[in-house]
Amino acid sequence: MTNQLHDEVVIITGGAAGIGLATARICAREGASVGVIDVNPAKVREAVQTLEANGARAAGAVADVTNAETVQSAVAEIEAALGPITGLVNNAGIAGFGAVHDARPSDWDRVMAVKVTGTYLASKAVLPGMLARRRGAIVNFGSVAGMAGIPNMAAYCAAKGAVIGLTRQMAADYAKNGIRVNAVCPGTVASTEMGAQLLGSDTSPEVQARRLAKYPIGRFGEPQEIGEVVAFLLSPQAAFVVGALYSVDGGMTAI
Ligand code: NAI
Ligand code: 1HS
Repeated sequence: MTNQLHDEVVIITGGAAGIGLATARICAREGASVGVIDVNPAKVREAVQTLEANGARAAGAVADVTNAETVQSAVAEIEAALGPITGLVNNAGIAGFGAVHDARPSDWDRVMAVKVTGTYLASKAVLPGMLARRRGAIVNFGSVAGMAGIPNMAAYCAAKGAVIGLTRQMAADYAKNGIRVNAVCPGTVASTEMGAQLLGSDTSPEVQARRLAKYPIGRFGEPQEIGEVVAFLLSPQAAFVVGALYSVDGGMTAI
């Protein structure tokens, strides 16, 4: 792709690190103005500096996506700096480990809140503007964990399944208003904080080998390999892509 996002102002939640930051850099490379919303203030500052140092138009706002008021004001802050929002990437998420019988209720609630309620609240904050302009693209973050049962990740799998359901629901509501909603479903990306938590959650050689063996490509993914697909889904090249779940998983869910 070249300059496919030159008319876009894209907000990325959880955009200060990991896959979100890689996605922010790719969107900027494609000409988008990029707004980073993240709960970590130091990382937000650093991300915006890095994006600007590479020539991007960028702005940051600190918010926890589970808090309706702070999400609303973060979106307003970014809109004031960069202009009307045309794209939203609901990337923010946290890992959670445990099976149903031993997962702590507080962990369950937090995983669901960040991923499911966060996707709802950030979308709710940008949608009135998108509806008024009849223009927008939203990319939600599912996972292979929304498609297959991953041992010891009850809340995480449930949250990703909910995001997939919400993606299709939103696509049905908003396509007629010029707003496309899609999801990416990445396989394991080991190099991020969450990837490290996942691989660190069970370091026994058998489990590690079994995890990798699920990937026909023979390796885990890289953050930018997810970001490239997100940028495509945000772009006019994806004009007829609505309510789709894009597996970006090295074949994990194909077998
Ligand atoms: P990460 O942990 O490296 O980065 C997540 C970012 O989200 C951090 O900057 C963090 O501060 C931010 N964040 C967390 N909670 C937040 C909140 N309440 N409000 C605002 N920001 C918040 O994670 P990673 O690996 O980059 O994952 C990004 C997305 O990709 C997540 O939705 C994750 O579930 C999904 N994913 C990750 C995979 C992996 O193997 N790393 C595989 C499949 C999906
Ligand atoms: C954390 C991320 O969404 C991936 S869950 C997939 C775990 S596995 O395929 O590596 O066992």
